[in-house]
Amino acid sequence: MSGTTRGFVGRRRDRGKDLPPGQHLTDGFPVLSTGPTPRVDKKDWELFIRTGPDTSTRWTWQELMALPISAVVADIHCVTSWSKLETRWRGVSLDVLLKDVQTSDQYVMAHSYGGYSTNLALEDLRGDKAWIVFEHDGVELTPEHGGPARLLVPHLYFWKSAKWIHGFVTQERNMPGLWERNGYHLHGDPWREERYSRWS
Ligand SMILES: Nc1nc2c(c(=O)[nH]1)N[C@H]1C(S)=C(S)[C@@H](COP(=O)(O)O)O[C@H]1N2
Ligand SMILES: [Mo]
Repeated sequence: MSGTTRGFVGRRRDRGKDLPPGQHLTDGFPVLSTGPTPRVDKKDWELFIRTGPDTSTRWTWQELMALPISAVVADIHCVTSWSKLETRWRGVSLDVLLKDVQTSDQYVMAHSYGGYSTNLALEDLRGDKAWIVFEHDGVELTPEHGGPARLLVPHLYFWKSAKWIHGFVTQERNMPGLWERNGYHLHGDPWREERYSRWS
């Protein structure tokens, strides 16, 4: 350690870019799934945002495809410590999907086909920070990586980016999802190393 870069102690620079603390680069694209890969046919696929017992907005695959599509380039950070820089995606911004959604709730639970869930603040889904993506690196998203579509929230640890996304239920309190109930952090900011919760 040179002693002249004290501000960067604990950080690593790779390809001229800082990585969050405790992360290292991977060249591949690891698959991390807790269970079997669900196969969801696009003709049966739907996305919902539910704000109350009788209030849901839904999109079929065709309806999703008719929405404005964004190209996204983002660094991703898995809590198991691998990071991947400048991953390329195409999808629909959550800003588009949330545009007409009215709720006083500040949180959501994201639910996946297959049963996975993860909690997020609506604030972390708004502001061009989150997308429903269906393409990675120029090709259709494979089932292993969450196809037909997954949530992408790259500014949080990658466990928040629910694969095989089915929909969102808004919630008044920030109730934990699957990994959060098992000790992962409720928020999960990699730059603050929010890996695990203190209360768990
Ligand atoms: N539905 C679902 N989504 C998931 C997971 C999962 O097991 N099931 N794993 C999470 C974790 S821990 C990570 S690191 C990323 C991995 O995505 P990848 O397999 O495309 O690399 O997906 C996240 N989303
Ligand atoms: Mo992960």
